[in-house]
Amino acid sequence: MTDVEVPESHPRYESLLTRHRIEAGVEKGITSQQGLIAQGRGEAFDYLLGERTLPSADEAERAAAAHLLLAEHPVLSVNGNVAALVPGETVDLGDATSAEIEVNLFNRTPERMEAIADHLREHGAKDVKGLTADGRIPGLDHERAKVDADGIGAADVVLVPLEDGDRAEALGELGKVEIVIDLNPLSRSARAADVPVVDNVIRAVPAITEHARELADADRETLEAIVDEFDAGEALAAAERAIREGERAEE
Ligand code: PTJ
Repeated sequence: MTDVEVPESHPRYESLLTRHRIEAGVEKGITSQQGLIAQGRGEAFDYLLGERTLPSADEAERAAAAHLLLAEHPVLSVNGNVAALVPGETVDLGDATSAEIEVNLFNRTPERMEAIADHLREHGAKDVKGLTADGRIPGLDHERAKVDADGIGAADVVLVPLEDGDRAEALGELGKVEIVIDLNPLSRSARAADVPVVDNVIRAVPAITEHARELADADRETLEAIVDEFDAGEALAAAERAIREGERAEE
């Protein structure tokens, strides 16, 4: 996948690069056409957030890292947008937290499942789950419910970036700790999460990896304290304030 040339001096450089990645993802059969619409919605929120990681999002990223490090069986769920935007970064996060990677799609087709798994392998993933699909998330219609029994099915902590609300709620009801990355602090997914990370997946995934690397030698008590101190409601409220009241509202 090549990045179309965008001059780095362009004021919307990152946003344009992101668009090209999503476009290339669609061309490669990785990203769904609905993924383009989802990206547009995300961009609007990112613009209102000042296209930066809020201090409250950084705290959420640290709490997400602590949860992943404490987990017995952490899994990173990957959809078509995540595969197009942060394939290598997702593999890095898996390495830093010993988490498995599982493809789990809203618009599931065998072709897209294979294309995404291949793409992740091209970016260094050794084992990609999701293709066996011998487990089910109760309370969801057929395609979206499919998971690997020994992947998301057995996970105690799941990272679900850019999730749709129904599946986020259903995963939460299974008692799994759910970390959601979503630029919309009002979305049902963000509200269903134990740790809502209101940040662009492009910034959030490397930031969680960085925190995980910093915390690699921390003891359980330290990690548990980070998890306990994190307040999901406050993080959502801070993001909403930043959007409603303008760029410096949170600082
Ligand atoms: O690949 P599939 O088939 O699993 O489909 C994936 C999409 C994303 C198309 C599907 O899950 C979907 O339709 O999602 P929604 O309901 O449009 O929700 C996407 C959410 O992600 C919205 O709240 C967006 O604001 C948010 N979002 C979009 N782009 C980003 C984002 N959040 C973080 N980073 C982004 N780059």
